Amino acid sequence: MWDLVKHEECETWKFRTSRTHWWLCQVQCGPNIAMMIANGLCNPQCVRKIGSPSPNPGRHSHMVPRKIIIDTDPGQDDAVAILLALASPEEIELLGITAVAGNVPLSLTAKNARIVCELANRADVAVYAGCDAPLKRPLVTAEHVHGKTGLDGPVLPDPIMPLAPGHAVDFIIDTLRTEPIGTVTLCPLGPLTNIATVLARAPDIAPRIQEIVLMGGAYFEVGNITPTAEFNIFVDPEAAEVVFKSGAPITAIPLDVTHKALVTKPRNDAFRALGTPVGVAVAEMTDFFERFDKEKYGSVGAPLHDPCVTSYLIRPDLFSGRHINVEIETQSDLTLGMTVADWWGVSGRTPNATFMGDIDADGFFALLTERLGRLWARLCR
Ligand SMILES: [Ca+2]
Repeated sequence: MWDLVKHEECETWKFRTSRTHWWLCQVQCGPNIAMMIANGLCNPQCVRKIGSPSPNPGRHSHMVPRKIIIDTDPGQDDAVAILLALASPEEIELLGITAVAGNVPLSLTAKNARIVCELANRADVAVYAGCDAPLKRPLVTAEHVHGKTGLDGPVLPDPIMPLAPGHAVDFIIDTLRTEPIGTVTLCPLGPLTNIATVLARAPDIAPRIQEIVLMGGAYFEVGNITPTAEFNIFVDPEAAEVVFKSGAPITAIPLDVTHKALVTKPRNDAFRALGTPVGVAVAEMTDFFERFDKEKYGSVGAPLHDPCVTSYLIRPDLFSGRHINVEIETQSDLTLGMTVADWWGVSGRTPNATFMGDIDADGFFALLTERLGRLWARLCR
């Protein structure tokens, strides 16, 4: 039996099964979702689990690990996002990591991704180097936030594992053509150059993507690298435009969410108290990372942007948002890279992304700490 309820706040429909799992129906299915599912007519991509009163949340026996590719520009917060994925094999099957230029140049992001894999004792993960500059613009980097190496904070050894042969874009295309349609999720954590290049070079790819879950953009928080733009979108706005117009299912986790995921001192102490190489390294990364935001925003700690993406894959119930239209400003010098998010539904434009607006920050940090602690257990086996 389905129990259908309209959620007044966000104007979407929820229903729950006899197992008391709550689900969110995207607007295109409307109140007919129960009937559609009962008759096998509903596209599973239209249905998102947004909550579970399970006593053991996130560890459902029926869960099949979700195949993902992480596209990244590490970045301390990228590093934590990767570690969370590696610590969560029940929910996430990491097919590979693709590096892109962003926080620091490509040579460093490709190196940092491998440093992180080796920190987790996972030198077997395939790490590919991708695009070294945005589609149409010179690269803008963020050493002022992340330090000269991009991973400033802990002292970590240079990687021994080599880069995987071939270009990141070819790896993404080949993987999406090889795996069954709708079974691979892309997780961009940096500028969208690699993903846009994939979509432009291989038009058959967009319908094969299960979902693009990305960190980027802002609505209520407006911007961080400029008054009106978030860094990842600003660095390559033309690439972001390609992605948001691709037709692939998109979930965007903007600054509106990540600026609520602050690494306060107690939360950072919890990482350090794990007493493991991973826990201590993460604490030292966020120690370094947070000085910038503390000075800039006067906040109690750094926003942990990118782990929100991998956390969403594990516990979507920690997040809430709206399925809305999002367009990218590519023309104006004043507002370049702005995500024009129609949060209030005033434009009449067709929704193209689920734009998150809130996070259960305590739940997020509890998940993160518990999972990072597992990496030590894996090392010990
Ligand atoms: Ca990043």
